[in-house]
Amino acid sequence: MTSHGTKRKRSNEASGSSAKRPDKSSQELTTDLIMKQTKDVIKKIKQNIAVQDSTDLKAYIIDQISNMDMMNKSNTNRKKVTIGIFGRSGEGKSSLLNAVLGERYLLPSGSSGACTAITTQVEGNLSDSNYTADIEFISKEEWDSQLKDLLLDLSDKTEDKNDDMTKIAIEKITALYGANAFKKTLEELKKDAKSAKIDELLQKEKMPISHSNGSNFAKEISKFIQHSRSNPGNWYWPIVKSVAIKIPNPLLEHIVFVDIPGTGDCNKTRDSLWKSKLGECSVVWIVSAINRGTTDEDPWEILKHCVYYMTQAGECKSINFIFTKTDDIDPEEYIRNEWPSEEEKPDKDLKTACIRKRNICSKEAVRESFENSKLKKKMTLNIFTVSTRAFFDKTLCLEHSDTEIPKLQDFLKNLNNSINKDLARDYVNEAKGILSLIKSVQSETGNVVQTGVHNKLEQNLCKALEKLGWQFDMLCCVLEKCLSDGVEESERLCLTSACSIISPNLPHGKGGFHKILKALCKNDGYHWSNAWGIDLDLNMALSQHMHKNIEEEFDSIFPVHCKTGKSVQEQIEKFSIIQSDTEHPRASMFYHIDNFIKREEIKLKRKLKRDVIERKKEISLSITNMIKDAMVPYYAKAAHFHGTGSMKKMQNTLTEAIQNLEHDMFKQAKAEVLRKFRDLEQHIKDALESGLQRAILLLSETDKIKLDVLEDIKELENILQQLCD
Ligand SMILES: Nc1nc2c(ncn2[C@@H]2O[C@H](COP(=O)(O)OP(=O)(O)OP(=O)(O)O)[C@@H](O)[C@H]2O)c(=O)[nH]1
Ligand SMILES: [Mg+2]
Repeated sequence: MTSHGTKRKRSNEASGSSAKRPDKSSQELTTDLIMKQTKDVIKKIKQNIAVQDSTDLKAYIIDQISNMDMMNKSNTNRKKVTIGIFGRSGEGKSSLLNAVLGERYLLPSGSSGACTAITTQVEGNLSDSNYTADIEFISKEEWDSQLKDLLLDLSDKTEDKNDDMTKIAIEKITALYGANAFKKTLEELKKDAKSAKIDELLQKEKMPISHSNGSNFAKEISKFIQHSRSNPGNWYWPIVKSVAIKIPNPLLEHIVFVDIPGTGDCNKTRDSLWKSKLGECSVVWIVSAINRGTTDEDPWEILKHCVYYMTQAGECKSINFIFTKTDDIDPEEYIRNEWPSEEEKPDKDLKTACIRKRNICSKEAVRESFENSKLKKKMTLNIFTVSTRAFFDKTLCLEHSDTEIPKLQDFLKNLNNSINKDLARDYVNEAKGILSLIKSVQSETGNVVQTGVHNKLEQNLCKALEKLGWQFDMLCCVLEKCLSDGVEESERLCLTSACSIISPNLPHGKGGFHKILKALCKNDGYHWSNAWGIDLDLNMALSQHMHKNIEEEFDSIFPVHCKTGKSVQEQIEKFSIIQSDTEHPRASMFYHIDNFIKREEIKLKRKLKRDVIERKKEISLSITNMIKDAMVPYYAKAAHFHGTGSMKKMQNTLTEAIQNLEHDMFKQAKAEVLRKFRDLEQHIKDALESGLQRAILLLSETDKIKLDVLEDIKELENILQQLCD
């Protein structure tokens, strides 16, 4: 108990202080030591090379060593792991992030209508102990035109008036100008005392904020992130485009969090932002308050809504399903409703027992739903039951570990550790490659043998590229086949699918669909209706048969978290111009040549695998984008109808558009996917060919470096062995 108390105290004190680096684990110490040993080897080599004659090879090696120094210092060429936090408004996303980071008041959270209004990115400040933020504003022109539109929405008294739009207009204007400001005219708002400050911020475009104290920082940024219904005025989120925060916290060494405001916001910019952010996430935290009940479909709805953007158009490998507010329980009520009569009731610590029991049941329920869902094939799942309130407030009835915040912190620590291990491995391999190059060109066997080896490598490169081409041909055939099936099904069913959006069976008691359809047309085919709680995406509805038909093959060609035997990533992994690892005896010239080539291959492959992920997102998105591009002129035309009969006219315009386009647009989408796939093939081949040709050329250098590096190579091999253990 004492140690729990001490730990919690440390977390509570963390806000505003920089002295909170946790003790390093033994694994971190090993990684640190390995890096140090390798750096010492490299430093020695650098010093010894400096006194040698100037040659092209010497210049190349010095250049490579300074690249390694850069790689070590800035870590810039490595993409951080992005974790997206999703969930409905008020479920406790911001509170959760604050707790995990040990910064109680970093992000605004609150009841009574106070909530996050802007997608906020939080990453680590690894260079000093300051809290910084970059606030980016929309342009003055953009705001002026938006404000006019907002006032137009408010003054719209016709039947075309859209309730969602009106609500947003009121929220934005009152947030900036205060209560009742939405009743003012444009001229009155311009004369309002608050306009000067708004204009000043808009002129700035970007505003950096920096504080050494966390609490002062939190106070200042809340003006740009928070929405407060109960205290309107002087909240600037309506003119903010993006917020990127950096805080001094070792948990954020390789991790970026994205706190996404209550999913399902109909604001167009915010909507497109969260979808694009979702595509960057390799981990997603789905947050749901435990007292909603485990039968609550909401979190699964959110997932269903997002799964395409997370997988085919994204790179998500795992989900953390997080139940929040576990402290919020009425034990009497819980026992009455949920505790089986035959099970013995605890006579003390009743509340804690109920909380623990509910946590276990909730986890089981989610696990079961997941096991039965399609998601199981696509990603891994972890489940947590957390209480941020009990984490910060030790008078509540939960043990520190019961709050499960420490478990989430461990999740982050493990992620950082495994990335550090990868980085250390890359660094040692890099060093070993440089030494292998020095050793390779020291061969005393003469130019004839050397030339023979290089010719052989050239031949291997040709053969390997040819083989890669065949693999791509095969994958292209597979893709072509399922795309064709998709085209056939789309042509047959697109109109029926579109009807579910254009002329849906309205939920009971819901009217005014014409307003929603108009909003959809104005927004190029997409509309999220807050009032109805539904997501309407006509472009997605039209492309669904293409996506459905290619899903299985696409996932196996571009899997995110597993091997499938025929993925592009595996083809890249298999690619090598080295014939066999064991063919040559250790310490011969060939051994060092192979090591050098291997290092070049590893570097090229690492970069290419990253490129593959980015390009596969583009390939997948191109289907819906092609369809949207074809539909856009018709959306514009339909959006113009108003007055009596406008709904019918909009529906007819969209239906006719689909009938006109159905014989071309799906075929064009298919052609675009195949074109982009072939582009990817060419990109991979070009990168491997030019990178490895350069490596072979380096091996042909006649310059020599007089340095005995054999012992150093052995030392690096031992270090690598330690990393594998
Ligand atoms: N009892 C209890 N309340 C919590 C807990 N976590 C958060 N809350 C409360 O839930 C409310 C909403 O929390 P937020 O963190 O603002 O929720 P959010 O998901 O970020 O909401 P949006 O920003 O609107 O998307 C606040 O009043 C919090 O104090 C918890 O563990 N226990
Ligand atoms: Mg929030």
